[in-house]
Amino acid sequence: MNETRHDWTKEEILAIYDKPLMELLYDAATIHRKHHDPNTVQVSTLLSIKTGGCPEDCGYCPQAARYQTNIEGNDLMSVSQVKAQALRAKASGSSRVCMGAAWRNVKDGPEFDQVLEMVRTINKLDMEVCCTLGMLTENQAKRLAEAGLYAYNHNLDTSEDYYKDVISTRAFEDRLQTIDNVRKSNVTVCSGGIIGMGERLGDRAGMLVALASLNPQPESVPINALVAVEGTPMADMEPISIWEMVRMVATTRIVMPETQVRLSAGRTEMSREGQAMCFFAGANSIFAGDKLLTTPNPDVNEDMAMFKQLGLNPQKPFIKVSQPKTVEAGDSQLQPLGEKPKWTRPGHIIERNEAVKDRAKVTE
Ligand code: SAM
Ligand code: DTB
Ligand code: SF4
Repeated sequence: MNETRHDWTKEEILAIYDKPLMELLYDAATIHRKHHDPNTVQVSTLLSIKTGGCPEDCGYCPQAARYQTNIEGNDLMSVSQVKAQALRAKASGSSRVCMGAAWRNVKDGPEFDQVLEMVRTINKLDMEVCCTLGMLTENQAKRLAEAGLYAYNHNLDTSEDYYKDVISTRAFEDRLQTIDNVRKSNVTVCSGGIIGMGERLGDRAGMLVALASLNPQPESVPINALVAVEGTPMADMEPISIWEMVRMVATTRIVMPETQVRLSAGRTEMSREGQAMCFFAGANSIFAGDKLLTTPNPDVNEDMAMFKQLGLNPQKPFIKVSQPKTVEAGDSQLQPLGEKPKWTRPGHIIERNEAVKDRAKVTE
């Protein structure tokens, strides 16, 4: 039976979030095991290719030009800088590079052409490429797809109700429009949010309603804990507790069984035990590298030591089957390419939109 539902109500989601913890953990872990290998965690490396000076007013963000934060702004990185960083990430066990730019939206022109070249370059390294560049048109999404983009990150961040309290320079509806543009391009969708911004539990549930009602649901959902940065309007927010993070991860797993749930910002404040509980509750991806975009993240050696202790394995990247030289086994299973790009992990053939369904099989 297909467990994926798109009609969750806020009340149903709140009832899950509020379950006795042991029941919540058991339910989430049971669903997790049906759809994913519980010992495999995808590792993604963030790269801030253009830092600071953003015209938007997102209340959580140290990169908004209007807040006096202590970050070092940078122009767009060069393709060779990006390639060097991607190679370093690959050597440390990462299968995906996520390039972030402090832009409100993508503008056609030389800078976008440079980003397209970055996408092509990382793609040739047999790594999954993700971008998060702000709002996109359908045509820009298609151009990114042609360059080999695997995923586009565009977070809903919070519920539709709370959104206007966090950001005034764009609307929740704008976010949904970009996600729709990405979907039409056949790039996979990465969309999640932040907890700890002063939202109510109902807003956390509301955000999950919005994400789960997308059809198809996002292939990955980052759950960030607010990093309260001095100079932003949210500098004095109380940190969330590990129990809130575990409950949010578990609830996300239950309402989006097939998605990759990514433990994102906030891991520096979490113990190894806390993170282990999140993996048990269904988190199966992390951002690795000693920096997120502008704020600290655990050291990659520390993360690899945690993986070893917990018996977790980093997931292999999806690669396009048009690069068969990198397929180690099962070449005879190669199928003719249809109109949509097909992606595989070594030894397996997967049509990209089928990727999540087949992921558990792939990692066996
Ligand atoms: N400018 C693009 C956009 O807003 O979509 C891409 C970059 S933006 C920094 C990407 C995401 O980072 C945001 O949507 C938000 O979820 C997350 N983020 C930014 N600042 C954060 C913070 N202080 N704590 C946690 N997450 C944060
Ligand atoms: C996401 O959900 N979290 C990442 C990534 N997508 C782009 C960004 C976290 C940023 C945390 C604050 C900073 O380092 O600037
Ligand atoms: Fe700009 Fe993105 Fe930060 Fe908002 S979250 S201020 S859009 S970089």
